[in-house]
Parts: sequence; C-alpha cells; structure tokens
Amino acid sequence: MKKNKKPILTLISLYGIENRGVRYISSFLTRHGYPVNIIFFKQWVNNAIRPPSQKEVKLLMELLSGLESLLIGIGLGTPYLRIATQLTKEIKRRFKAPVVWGGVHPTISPEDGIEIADMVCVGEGEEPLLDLMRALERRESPEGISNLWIKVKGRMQKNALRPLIEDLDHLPFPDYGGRDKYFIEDNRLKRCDPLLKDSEYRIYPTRGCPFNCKYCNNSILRKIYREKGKYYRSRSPENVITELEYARNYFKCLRRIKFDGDTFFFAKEWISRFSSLYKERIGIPFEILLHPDLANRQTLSQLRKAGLIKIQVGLQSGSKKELKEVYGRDTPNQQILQFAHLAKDLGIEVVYDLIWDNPLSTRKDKKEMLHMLLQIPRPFKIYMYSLTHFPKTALTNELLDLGMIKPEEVEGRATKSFRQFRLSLWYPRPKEELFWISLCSLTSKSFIPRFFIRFLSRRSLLEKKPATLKWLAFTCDFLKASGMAIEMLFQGELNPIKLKQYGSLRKLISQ
Ligand code: B12
Ligand code: SF4
Repeated sequence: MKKNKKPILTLISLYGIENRGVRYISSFLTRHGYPVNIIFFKQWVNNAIRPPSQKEVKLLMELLSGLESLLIGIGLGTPYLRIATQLTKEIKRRFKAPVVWGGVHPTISPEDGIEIADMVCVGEGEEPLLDLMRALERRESPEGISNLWIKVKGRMQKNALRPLIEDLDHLPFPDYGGRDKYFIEDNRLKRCDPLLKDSEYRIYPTRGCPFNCKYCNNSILRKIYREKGKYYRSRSPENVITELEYARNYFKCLRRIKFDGDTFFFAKEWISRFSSLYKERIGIPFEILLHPDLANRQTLSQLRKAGLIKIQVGLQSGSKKELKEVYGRDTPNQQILQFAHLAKDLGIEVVYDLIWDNPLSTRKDKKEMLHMLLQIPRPFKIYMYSLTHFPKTALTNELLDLGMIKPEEVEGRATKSFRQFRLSLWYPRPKEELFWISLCSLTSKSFIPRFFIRFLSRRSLLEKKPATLKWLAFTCDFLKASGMAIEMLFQGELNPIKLKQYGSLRKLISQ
C-alpha cells in the first residue's frame, strides 16, 4: 500500500484507541524519518471486552500483508496478554518481519513476552525502537540495544535499561490522524483514526508519579527504574499548551480536556504560568486527577479561574487506618473532608474513586467508608472499581503471600477486567460486599435523604438479603446516569465512543 524508500514500522494497539504509548513512538520515529502505520485493533469497552472474532483476525492479517513492514510492534496491557499471544503466533507463522512487544505488561513482565515475540521492550519505547529500526535497516544485529530483551541464537539476552527521558518537552506530540491509521472493530476494517470523533482530549503532562500506592503500577515501575534518573518528570506549561493547540486541529468536536497524568502535581510557579496561559489560549473546561494530599486553596482557585470544572480524587477506602495502610494511601479522612468543602466552595465538581472486592477489607472498613461518604458535602460522584489483581503490584504480592488469592486469579492468567473493572452491581460477589456497595452508591444521589441511608444501614435483614437494596441502588444509578447522559448531550459531549464504552444498562456503573 505504501511506497516509501525508508523501511516501515507497523504498530498494533490492542484494545486501546487512545493508546498514547504507540502514538508517542509513532511521532518520534516519524520525526527521525521512518514511516509508521498504527493499527488500532479493537476498542476497549467497559466491562464487556470480548476476544477478537476470526474475521477480525483475518482482517488484521490481510492488512499486515499489504503493509510491507520491516518491524511489527504490539502494545499491550496485562488484560490482553492472551490475545497478544494468539495474534503474535499467527503473525510469526505468516510473516518474516520480527515482532516486538512493548507497553505496560511487557515492561512489568518481559518474561511473558520473550517466549512468544522476537523482542520485548521494557519501559519507554521511543529511543529503543529508533535504535532497533536503524539496526534492522542496516541489517545489523539488534543485540546490545538497551531496554530490549532479545532472543539471539536460542539464548535470551536481557539488556540494561537506559536512563528515563528527562526532557519531556523535547518529545514530539502524540500522532493523530493521517492516512496511516487503521481501525479494526465489529468485523470491519476502516482506514481512519477512530479517536478523532471524541469530544474529550486526554493529555499527559507528566511521566511517573510522586506517590507509591501499593495497588498501582507505579509501585513496580519505581523499582524497575531505580537509579535510572528522576522518576517523576513534568513538561513545561508552554509545551502542554502548545500540544492542546495542536490537538484542537485534529479533534473537531473538542469540548473537554482531561489531564490524565498519574496525578496533577506541580510547583506553584508552574500552576500560575499554566493557569494564565490556559485561560488565554485554550479556555475549554478541563478536569484533573488529584491526590488528596495535594489540594490547597490557592492552587485550586487559580485552576478554577483557568477553567477547572472537575477533580477526580482517589479516596479508595474510608476506613480510619487499616485499609489505608493496605493501599498505601494514608490521607486522614478529616483532610479529605476539608478538601471536599474547599472544592464545593470553589464550585468544582468532585468524583471520588473507591476500590471494592478487596479480600483484606473488613466489615468495619466498609462501615467506616459509608460513614465517611455520608459526611461529604453533596453533590458529588463516585467511581467504584473492583480490585483487579494486576501482576507484581505490592498489593497483589501481599495477597498472594497471605494465600488470599491464587496465582490464577492474577490478571494476565485471569481476565476479570474484561467483565468487571469499573464496578457494576450485577457482577457476582458476597452479599455483605453487595450490601455496603449499594449503600455507598446511594450516598452520591442527592435525591435520597441521608437519614434514610443510615436507617437502611442498620437493617440486618437487608445485609443478609441485599437484593432489594441492590435494585434500589441500580434504579438510582440509572436515574443519575440518565441525567448525566442528557447533560452530556446538551453539552455536545455524548459521542459514539462514549456510548460504546459505557452505554450498556446491564453493565451500568455506579456514579
Ligand atoms: C491514561 C490511562 C488510561 C486512559 C488512556 C490509555 C492510554 N494507553 O493512553 C484510558 C482511560 C483509556 C485507560 C484505559 C485502560 N486502562 Co489505563 N491507564 C492510564 C494511565 C494513568 C496512563 C497511561 C499513559 O498514557 N501513559 C503514558 C505513556 C506515554 O506511557 P506508556 O503507555 O507506558 O507507553 C510507553 C512504554 O510503555 C512504551 N510502549 C508503549 N506501547 C508500546 C508498544 C511497543 C511496540 C513498544 C516497543 C513500546 C511501547 O513506550 C511508550 C512511550 O515511552 C496508566 C497508569 C500508568 N502510569 O501507566 C493506567 C494504566 C495503564 N491502565 C490500566 C488499565 C487496567 C486500563 C484498562 C484495562 C482498564 C479497563 N479495563 O477498563 C483500560 C484498557 C485500555 C488499554 N487497552 O490499554 C493499568 C494497566 C495495568 C496493567 N498491568 O496492564 C494502569 C497501569 C493503571 C494501574 N492500574 O496501575 N487508561
Ligand atoms: S497517586 Fe495515583 S498514580 Fe500515583 S501511585 Fe497513587 S494510585 Fe498510582
């Protein structure tokens, strides 16, 4: 299909049309003169991920046979390990081009990939892939390229990691649009960049995180990158604003910006500069992810004036002590409440993230969670997550050591996140858990009086038989979700991507 003197790199993103990792690599390689195709192989759908159909696999193979790639890269997170394995075997059976894996899962568990792919890239992929393309172009051996695990003559070579990229401003912006993007979904192949229909743009102003929560990928990455440079890095405000201007040229229905770095953490001077630039040059409503320890009046007021409308904050557990230690998040409840009042004063909407289905969580923890939520000023939203045991996080290791989960329950071998990641009330779980989830879910519904929730929480019969309560919580979720959908429709934010990702009644998530 493409006629070009320079050899071609083809990247496949599994179930992630957003996938910034591959989009960054693509722009970086393009900057250095290599043409890159990106194939978005299926879209991620909340709690309803299905393996690809035979037709979709066939479409992928036919497409690859026309692209004449020198190298094929596959980007994947842990849930897609089995799918990546199946596709890689098929690609290797049909094509001569070597296959390299990269992304979150190959970074934390390269050993899973090297058995299947020819090479695995650990960590940041921009420079290793450039070195690899150059070596392959010159027909040189890729042995010795840092960050790569390579099979050489049947023996495995694990090369050291290069230092982390320090100057993020130096990187080109992620790659969008163009004729070299393909999308395979619903048994069809389209030549397009499917993300451009989105009304929300996610930007990543940092890499790494200053915190180290035990259930998060950062708890592993910090160890992998030990002594490889500053782990938490940020871009300049100017660079972030210029990316947003660049994105505006591609995302024609843009209504909202989401700062999607691990957590919004910057020095005071950064915030001031950013706020004035954002107001002047962008002016689109934006939202951030924030660790509760970082909230203060001055910062939030400045951001509010610049256009901040929503903060997503990790509450995770409302228990006073024990469960906070389990998660490695020890912000006292009092501090969270102060933050909640501050956000309300400033007119900023808050969403609290909560984690459920943790075998270490006791009845007391759940009761304290409810108590905490009942004190938070309304209105607010809740995003509930079902704990997924991602490999090698500190929490997963702890649960394995305690014998509370089995190795086959660890994601990668398991695929629980296909059916349950954001929490839905219909997923099977113990009655006690369902009882407390349903009660907590009611706390964010301003139309349900708090005294009524307290009253329900004291009904021991409901705790033993929570089905009625579940229906009440589900009906309230439905009403709230319908209200949100109508609001989004009027604001021009309801689009086919959001509908596909979240629009299933049966999988309805708690808000
Ligand atoms: C923003 C975000 C999202 C966004 C956007 C995703 C995106 N990929 O852009 C949305 C909301 C869509 C999302 C969805 C999901 N996410 Co998410 N997400 C994140 C977050 C916070 C940042 C990811 C990011 O943009 N990083 C910045 C880029 C530049 O870094 P990178 O992706 O690692 O890419 C670099 C390298 O890995 C490498 N690389 C990447 N791809 C490739 C490919 C090749 C061939 C090579 C050689 C190298 C390479 O080079 C890149 C550039 O240096 C991370 C947390 C984190 N710290 O990673 C969680 C995280 C990645 N998400 C996670 C999960 C579980 C999901 C979901 C599965 C949840 C679900 N079931 O609904 C979905 C799956 C989507 C998918 N297919 O990946 C987990 C993954 C855990 C794991 N072990 O796999 C993480 C780590 C959070 C956590 N729990 O700790 N996510
Ligand atoms: S603050 Fe968020 S991104 Fe940072 S380590 Fe904790 S959970 Fe992970």
